[in-house]
Amino acid sequence: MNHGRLETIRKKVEDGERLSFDDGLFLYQPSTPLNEIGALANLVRERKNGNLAFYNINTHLNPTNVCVYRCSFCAFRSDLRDAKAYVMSDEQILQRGQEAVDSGCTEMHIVGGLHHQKKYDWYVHLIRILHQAYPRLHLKAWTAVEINWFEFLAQKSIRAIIQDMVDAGLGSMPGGGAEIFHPEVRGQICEHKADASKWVDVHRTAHQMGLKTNATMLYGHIENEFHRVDHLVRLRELQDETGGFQVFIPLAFHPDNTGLAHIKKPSAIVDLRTMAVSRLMLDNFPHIKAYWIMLGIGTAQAALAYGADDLDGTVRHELIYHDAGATTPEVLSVEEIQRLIREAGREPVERDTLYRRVVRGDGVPQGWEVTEPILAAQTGA
Ligand code: V47
Repeated sequence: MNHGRLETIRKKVEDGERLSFDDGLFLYQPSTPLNEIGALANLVRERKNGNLAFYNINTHLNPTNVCVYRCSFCAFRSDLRDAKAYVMSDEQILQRGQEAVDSGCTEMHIVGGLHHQKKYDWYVHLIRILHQAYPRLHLKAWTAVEINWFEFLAQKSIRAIIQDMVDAGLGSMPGGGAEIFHPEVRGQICEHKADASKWVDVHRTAHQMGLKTNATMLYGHIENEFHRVDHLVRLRELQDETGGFQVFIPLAFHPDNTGLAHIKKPSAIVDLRTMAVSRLMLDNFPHIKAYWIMLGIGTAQAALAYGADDLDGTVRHELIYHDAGATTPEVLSVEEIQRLIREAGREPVERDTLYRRVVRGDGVPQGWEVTEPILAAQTGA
């Protein structure tokens, strides 16, 4: 281990100076002590978000699993004629909306397969019916890969598609589909879908239109440290330009039932290092999320001391990771999520999708209001 190098990095972090690509590679080396970089990431985490740890009450909706793409890491997708193929009806979709509202959800996270027999209008329609029936439920929907598919279906521009979706009730966009941007990896795990520049274009356009979006990175498969740092630096550059990202979510690969089933899932050490490096490299992202579904509850809890300030939510009806072998529960109760956060020495704060504090009245699940933006979270850089 090069102590001088670590000291230089420590000084940069303490002075709020940006880390370089090579710093990122150095932090990723197993010989760079995890506890040291964890402490540095924690410094940044507390500078930006104090002692707060965020969660929300949310649910997932995957309207279909039929997908034209065959990404090798995905266990969720299905061919049209597979026994597990499904497409949800309007009634089923609306029933999910009702269930979400009845259980106090503030957000529905909607992503799915790209069904070759479904027209563009179907995707707009399901946003519209949900929004009309449940106007207070924030619809965080469609990854950049889906928007790119809609471009093909509708023969419209990214901007026109996002505008159609916003008019129908879209509130923000999730960070999926980013995987690993570098073409050396992307060409092997998802060669036909939107490439890095398309993903970035969709998010840039959304930000220019005033929408907030999230960003992810799928790690722990065939990529190496160079590809991960490259991914983080590309996201940091777009954030410098637009400021539209709210949160970065490192997604730990789950191999079961995928085309990469021979690969072992990343260890807790790799998970925590990735969390810390992400916090340190993404100096312009307000939040880093430890998605408990993927990490497991114990690692997600530990991640709150390694740069993460958000656990995602209570999460109902998650399919993508559970199909890929995630053994985490289907849903966490609010009491449980708050207990996990308190046990980690942090103060739990319920947020909405846009990181505003949610205040709940007594008793009724629908009795919630949002207050002003959470100041600590809005400091950005
Ligand atoms: O893009 C698919 C990943 C992503 C596997 O924005 C897998 O708040 C691990 O992006 N093992 C979709 N990962 C999910 C996603 C997400 C999740 C939570 C919160 C937010 C947010 C976004 O899931 C895909 C892909 O990278 N994925 N299969 C797998 N076997």
